[in-house]
Amino acid sequence: MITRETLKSLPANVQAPPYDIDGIKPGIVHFGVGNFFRAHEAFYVEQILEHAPDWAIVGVGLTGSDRSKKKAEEFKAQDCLYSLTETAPSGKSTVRVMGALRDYLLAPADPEAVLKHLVDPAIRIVSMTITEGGYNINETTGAFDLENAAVKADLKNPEKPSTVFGYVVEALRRRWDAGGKAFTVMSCDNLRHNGNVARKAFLGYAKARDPELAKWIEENATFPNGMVDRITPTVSAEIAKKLNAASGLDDDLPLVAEDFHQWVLEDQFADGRPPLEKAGVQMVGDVTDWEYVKIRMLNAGHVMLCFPGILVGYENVDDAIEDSELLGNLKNYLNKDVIPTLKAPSGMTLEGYRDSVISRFSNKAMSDQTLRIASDGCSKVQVFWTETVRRAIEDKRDLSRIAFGIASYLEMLRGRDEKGGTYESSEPTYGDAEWKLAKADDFESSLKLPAFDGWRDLDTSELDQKVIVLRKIIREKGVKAAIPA
Ligand code: CS2
Repeated sequence: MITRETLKSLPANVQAPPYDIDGIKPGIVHFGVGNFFRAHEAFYVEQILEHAPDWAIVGVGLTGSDRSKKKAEEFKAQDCLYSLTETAPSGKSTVRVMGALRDYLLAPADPEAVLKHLVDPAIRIVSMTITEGGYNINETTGAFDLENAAVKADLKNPEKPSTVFGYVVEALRRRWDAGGKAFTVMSCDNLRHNGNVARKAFLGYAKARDPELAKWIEENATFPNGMVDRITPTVSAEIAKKLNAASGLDDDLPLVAEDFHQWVLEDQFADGRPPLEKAGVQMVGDVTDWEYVKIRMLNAGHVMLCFPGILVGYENVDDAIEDSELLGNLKNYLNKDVIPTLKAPSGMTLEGYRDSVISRFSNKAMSDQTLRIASDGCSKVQVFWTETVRRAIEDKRDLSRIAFGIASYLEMLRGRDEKGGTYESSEPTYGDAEWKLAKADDFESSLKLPAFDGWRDLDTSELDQKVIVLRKIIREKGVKAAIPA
C-alpha cells in the first residue's frame, strides 16, 4: 500500500507530486475512473496543480459491483494516491506518484455525497470516460435512447439518479433552482465530436425530464470537443508485481502507460478551466481534423490488428504487430482505405502519423493486451470504422480489407483461437439475442448485429458477400489465408 507517509520517503527514481497535497482543492468531478483517465486527464491536471491548486479531481464510480467496491476500498486505503510508470518504446521508463485524484466516491453507496460535490460551486468541470458506447445514443436513429431501462428509471425518480445522465442533470437542476452557475461537461471518450455527443445525450435526457431545464442547460453549460490519446494497458496482478518490483513501491493501484500522450481540446468552458496548456494540452478552436485522424487511424487500426491477431493466438499487441502479415494488412488498410479520406491537421503528415502509430503499437515495454482492444468491439466497429466503410462503399473502392476486418471480428466473437486457446470476448452491449446472432453458423444473420448499423442504409450486398466468403476461408484455412492481397 502507498500512503501519505510513503510520499516522505519515496525511492530515488520515483517523482513525488510537485505541489503541497494538503493545499489542493477539487474543481473537477470525473465519472469513470479507469486506467485511461488516471494516465491521461489526471496526468495533465497533476502537472498544473502547482500553478492552479483549486483544480484537483474527485472521482466517481457508477456501478456497485464487487469489483467497484474493491477498487473504492483500495483508493480509500491509499488516499487515492497511485504510481504511473511511463514507458518509451526504447524501454526507458519514469515513475511518479500522482495526487491529482483527491477522493473517490462509489455513487450507489451514497448518491447524495456525489450530488453534494456536483452542486458545489467550486466544481466547475464535470468530466467523464464512460466508454464509446456509454452515451446511450441509438445508432440507427442518432438520438438519445429514452427506452433504456436505467434511463427510464432515472426519469421516473429523477432526484435519486443512478446513471451519469441522471446525476449531471439533477445537479444542474439544483444549481438552476439555487440561481447558480452551470459547469462544463467534458467528455474524454474516443468519439468523433465527443462534446457534441455528450451534449446530445445530456440534453436528450434533460428535455425528457423538463424542457425548461434543458433550455437553461443548453444556454449555460458547455460541452467542448476533445481528442484524447494515450495507450494505457490493463494492469494484471502479474504486471502490477513487475511495476512494483521496478519502482520499489508497494502500490495496490499501479499504472503503466506509453510515454506518448496527446490532448487537443476546444477552448469552450462555462466557468473557467485549469491552465492545461501549461501541461502541453493543445487548446484549439476546432478539433475535428485531429479527431478524424486519431479515431480512424489509431483506434480503427488497433482493432484491425487485434481482431485477427486474437484469432492467430496473440495476447499482446506488440506481438501481433511483429507478425509481418498482420502488419502488412494494417498498413494496407491505413494506406488504401483510411488515409485517402483524411485531411492532415496543420503541422503533421498522415504518413508520419501512421508510422508513429505503428511504432507505438510495437512498444514492448508496455505489453498492451489484444483482448483489451477487442473488448466492446460492437461499439468500436461503429465508432471507429463507420465513416471509412461508408466512404469505401460510396466511392466504390475495393471492400476486401474492410470485409476482412468484419470477418475477423465475427470469428473473434466465437472465443476460440487457432492455437486451440479459448478466451472471453467482452461485449457489454450484447444480450442473449445478439449473442445468438454472433454465434450462429448462419453467416448472413450475424451481419444483422448492431455493430454494422452505421452503414445499414447503404447497399452492402457486395461487402456482405465478401465477409461471408472470408469467414469460410478463415474457418477452412485460418485467418492469415484470408488476408486480402
Ligand atoms: C484502444 C484505445 O481500446 C481501444 O480501442 O484503441 O483504448 C487506445 O489505446 C486509446 O484510445 C489510446 O489513446
